[in-house]
Amino acid sequence: MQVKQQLFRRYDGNPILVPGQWSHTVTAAFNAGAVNFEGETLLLVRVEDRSGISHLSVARSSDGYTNWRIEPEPSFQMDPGRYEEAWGIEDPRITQCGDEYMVVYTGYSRGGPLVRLASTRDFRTFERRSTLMPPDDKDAALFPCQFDGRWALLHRPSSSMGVKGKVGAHIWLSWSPDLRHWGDNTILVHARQGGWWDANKIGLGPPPLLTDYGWLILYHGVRTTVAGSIYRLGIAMLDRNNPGLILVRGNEWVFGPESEYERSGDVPDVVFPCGWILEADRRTVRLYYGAADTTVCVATGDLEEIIGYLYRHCICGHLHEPGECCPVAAREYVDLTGNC
Ligand code: BMA
Repeated sequence: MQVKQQLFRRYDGNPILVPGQWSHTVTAAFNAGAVNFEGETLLLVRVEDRSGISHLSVARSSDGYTNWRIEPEPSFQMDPGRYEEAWGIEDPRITQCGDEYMVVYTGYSRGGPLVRLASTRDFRTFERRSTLMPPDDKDAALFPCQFDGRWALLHRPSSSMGVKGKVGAHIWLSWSPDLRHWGDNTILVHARQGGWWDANKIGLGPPPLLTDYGWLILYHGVRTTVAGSIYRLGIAMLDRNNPGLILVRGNEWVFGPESEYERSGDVPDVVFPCGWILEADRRTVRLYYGAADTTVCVATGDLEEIIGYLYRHCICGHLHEPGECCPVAAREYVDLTGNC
């Protein structure tokens, strides 16, 4: 399928990182966190080898597209002695806080996926901080600043009742004074129901991006079909001072599996971004995403265009001007009982 309107345009040289570029045997390199570091683009790539277990590996490039230099050794490995990481570490989202980089990642624990935090200043040594959310929880990222002295985390809890039980898997917002104690948990972005592209199960992509209009978030929606799941991406804007308020939410997905490298691989029909970088022009966004759970790809978008599109395609069906707050977007109805 050829999509007519492309807010995110694929780089012609995709995929930019493939398993064969690693010096040891790697079966998949995907779902990378991204950050500007020491004047270069640094990706923290989820790497899977023949054990089936993932670790994280640093790759650097001066232009963010080509000539990637991959660290010969894994940069951040699971701690096999820890219940929380017994089966690997996955899907890092990096948030810069001063000269520290907060890496929120999925720990594949014996009890299911959970949310872990590590910090680093150099991407060579990583300090494990704590488990932020118990199982089942993933797709989490920190905001880069505090709000009235509290840290904020977006994350996606789910339960075994999950999709089949019609409870749905939604994006939640939680707060902490110290990055250790978390509370004030509120559901923020609801998965819709029925036939929508983002029905039943959604999850945050990269960390929230601060724009002139608020925090832009990109999230995936999982469409379940008889042939498997399709992971596509949509956008929403959160209030700058109160990220618990959705200002607008896009009605349709804006990026989905289309290219051959997204449609076939270990898990077909998946685009899964964990990082994006706003260039110095403050307009160009480079979106780094895992393609089909196999390779790392990049697409670029224009921030003004993305925001303009979002305000014209809100979930409420009405046109908004950038800066407006939609009274409907935050209240998309979720029926927790499954009764309509
Ligand atoms: C999600 C995560 C991702 C993965 C995606 C598609 O649940 O586990 O790591 O890319 O599924 O398989």
